[in-house]
Amino acid sequence: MKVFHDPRQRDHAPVRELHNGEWTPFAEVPERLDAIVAAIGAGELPDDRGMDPILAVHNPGYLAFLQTAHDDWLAAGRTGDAIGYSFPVVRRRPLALKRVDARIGAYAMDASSPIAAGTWQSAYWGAQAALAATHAVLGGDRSAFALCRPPGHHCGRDYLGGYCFLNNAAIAARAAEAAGHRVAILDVDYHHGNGTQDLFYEDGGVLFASIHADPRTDYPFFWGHADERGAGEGEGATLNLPLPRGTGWADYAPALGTALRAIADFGATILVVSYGADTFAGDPISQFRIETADYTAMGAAIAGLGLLTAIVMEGGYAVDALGANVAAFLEGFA
Ligand code: OKP
Ligand code: ZN
Repeated sequence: MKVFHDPRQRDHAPVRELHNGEWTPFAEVPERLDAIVAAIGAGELPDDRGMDPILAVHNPGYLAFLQTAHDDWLAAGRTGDAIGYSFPVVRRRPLALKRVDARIGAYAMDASSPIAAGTWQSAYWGAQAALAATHAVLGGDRSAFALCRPPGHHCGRDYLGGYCFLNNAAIAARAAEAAGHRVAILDVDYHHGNGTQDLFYEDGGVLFASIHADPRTDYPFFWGHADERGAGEGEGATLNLPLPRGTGWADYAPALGTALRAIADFGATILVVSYGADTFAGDPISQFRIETADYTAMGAAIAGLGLLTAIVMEGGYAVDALGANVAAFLEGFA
């Protein structure tokens, strides 16, 4: 299977994050990328397909903000990583926001995604990797893997959050759709992919199916509940399968079966997988009990759909086990 990543995806390296009320070392480290490369190889560099496929998902004001946010932070006399502290929960008015803190607040869903000097470069090349994997599949490969980092599934049209800045899965999905495909997105990261869900919530043309930790106990809390099924034209094209903390493969596999049946029933011709290895038993910030060998069964079950498949990397924070967990998953497609 072809693998795509760009070394510039290492540049995003925030120092710390606000975790349960304390500053802790940032969990989504560049070493995650190194661990995966050590296990499966560096693969190929993605072509640069420019901003158009990114603009198919994100709004121009948000993208402009992202590109200068860290410079604006420094210009305001700050040091270190840019992070917001005031968020317009009630709903923002179209104000011309000047202060960097206000602009971050307007474009962030939470305080868990510090912006560092290299953030834009890393997110941009991660999105290009997702596009490269998609185009490999459109060009005749059965499946391809985009080693995206930072991840993407928590960010939406005009907001960042949950370590995510550009929604790689959504960018891949829109590119596949533009090539004439009927697209399903399967999100198997531990956390609900709220950004991806938001982007397709009223869109009946793309199915979003997600298996994740119950948002009553886990981040992102406000999305991913079983009764969220899409709206308007998109009603029925969102499927949420929340599972309790402690879930292992025996209870995960039936939920995966449900999601795969929904994807087949939808009549998808291409699949985008948001693959997070943070369902792993040893993950430091998550609470499922999937073991390394289970990922091969997971990959094989998904491959059993027989669909063209672009896989994009999401989370997975047990860095020592990450390479093996990614390799095991991809082995299921072999
Ligand atoms: C990204 B992905 C909790 C702080 C917020 C954010 C988790 C983002 C996970 N104390 N944590 O879905 O793996
Ligand atoms: Zn996650």
